[in-house]
Amino acid sequence: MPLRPVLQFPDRRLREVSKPIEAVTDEIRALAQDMLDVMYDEPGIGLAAPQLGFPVRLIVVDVGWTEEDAEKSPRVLVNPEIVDAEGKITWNEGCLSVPDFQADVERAERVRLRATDLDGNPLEIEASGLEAVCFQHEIDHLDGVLFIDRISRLKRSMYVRKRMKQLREERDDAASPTSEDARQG
Ligand code: K1U
Ligand code: ZN
Repeated sequence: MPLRPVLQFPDRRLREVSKPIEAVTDEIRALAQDMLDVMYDEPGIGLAAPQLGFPVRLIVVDVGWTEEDAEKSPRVLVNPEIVDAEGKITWNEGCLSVPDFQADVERAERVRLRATDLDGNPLEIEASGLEAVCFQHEIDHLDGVLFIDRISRLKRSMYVRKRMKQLREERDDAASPTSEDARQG
């Protein structure tokens, strides 16, 4: 099956608050597999279900796999919640739903999370550094929050203007005949 496309800013579905998962069904397990396939293909180090258009509280994270000789070691979290956070870290973040942009974001340096796994078992996870940043970024997606909401208004508005221009140009290119079409009449 082809990979599911990642929704792109300013798609309004990225702004919805996702619903808790009541039961881990085969559909949820299949969605988690689709998310992992997309994350590894893009490539990325995390993904949240609403980025594929599913407003449910499910995330996947694997921050180590892009390093040389590293094994894939995905974490799949159902209904993740941050129960404790401490310290501060600034990371230059990107997002598969916010094309062509990266910016420094300040977040907690260490977090403790509760979630369940795909068998319904409770999990408690402690994370620090990039993994903590990635969990916070993905849980933000579940609440309709993007990393560009956590940067200065000036930087955000510069990005939004650039993105709107890019989309206008893409639409104009799609609407105008190519030189090949023009030659063929
Ligand atoms: O949620 C997403 O869109 C995925 C995003 C996660 C993320 C990145 C950086 C900081 C916090 C959260 C990405 O994976 S963007 C791509 C990326 O960071 C990356 C891609 C290849 C190699 C290493 C990193
Ligand atoms: Zn993102």
